[in-house]
Amino acid sequence: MKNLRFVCHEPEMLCGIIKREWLEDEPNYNFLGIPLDISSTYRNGARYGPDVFRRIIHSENFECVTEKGMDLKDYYRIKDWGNVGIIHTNLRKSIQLVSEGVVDLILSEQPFLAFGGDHSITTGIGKAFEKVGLPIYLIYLDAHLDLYDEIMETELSHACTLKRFSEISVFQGATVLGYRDFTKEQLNYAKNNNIKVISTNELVHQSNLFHFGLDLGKTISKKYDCIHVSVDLDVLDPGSAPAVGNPVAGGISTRDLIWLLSGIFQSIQNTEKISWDIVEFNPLYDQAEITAFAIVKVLLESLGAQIIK
Ligand SMILES: [Mn+2]
Repeated sequence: MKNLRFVCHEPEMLCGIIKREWLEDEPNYNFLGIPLDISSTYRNGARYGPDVFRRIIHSENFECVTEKGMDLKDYYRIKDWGNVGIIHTNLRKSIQLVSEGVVDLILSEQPFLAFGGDHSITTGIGKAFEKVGLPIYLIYLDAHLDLYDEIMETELSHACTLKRFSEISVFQGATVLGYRDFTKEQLNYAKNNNIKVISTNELVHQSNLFHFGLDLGKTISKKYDCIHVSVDLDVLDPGSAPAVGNPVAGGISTRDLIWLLSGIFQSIQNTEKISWDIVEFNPLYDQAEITAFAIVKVLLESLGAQIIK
């Protein structure tokens, strides 16, 4: 084989800022995959989200300098903890496993990003905050209100997540951004339970979504120390993110989401504790990997906005 030249090297995940192996005290950020999609009511497949996402960022297609000129390599050493060992025949037990894993991330005192999975993973995250006893405010980007009490005979469904989260003892309140598929009963529940709702229509009529996110984040972080941001990718228009469990047409663009999240993260970066999740990425429906590339861009700019200067 002396004439055959191999090029066989392992490209790094996101310019090397996400790795499985770091020296003990090196990581300053945590990443956890949660391949749970048992309760998906329409399109199953979000369980493949974390591993497909790792493959997408395991390429040399990306630079890690944000549009504002921040080189993420100078700031981030993100530890990839792998995936929670989901039991795909038992939703209740799986959500319990999620919450047990996330407790460790909360106690580590570093920010974390949990990658779904469908939206039911956020119920597990809420239960983790409850276990630790940390009061938590939720910023919830979603085309749906996820306020069903139960659906398809389960109250732990991805369509019940905000309802379950609002019932945990440490719940401080929530703001939903970008909803456009809902029932009147859900809107009433939101009104009576400290859940502020801002529709897609209200968002797209803002003149500057970065400043809108900045103002929103400032107001929230004045009152609350620990904030979790939950990003259901169906907040995006299906043209920008076709690969989601329950698409709803007429959503915001990838550019809108980048500026909205950049504003939010920039204004909450000094709060005591920030965490977030990205959910509902279903790679089985990702024509031309449109959704995956949207996630990468949103991730890079969101990390840039979280840098404390
Ligand atoms: Mn959702």
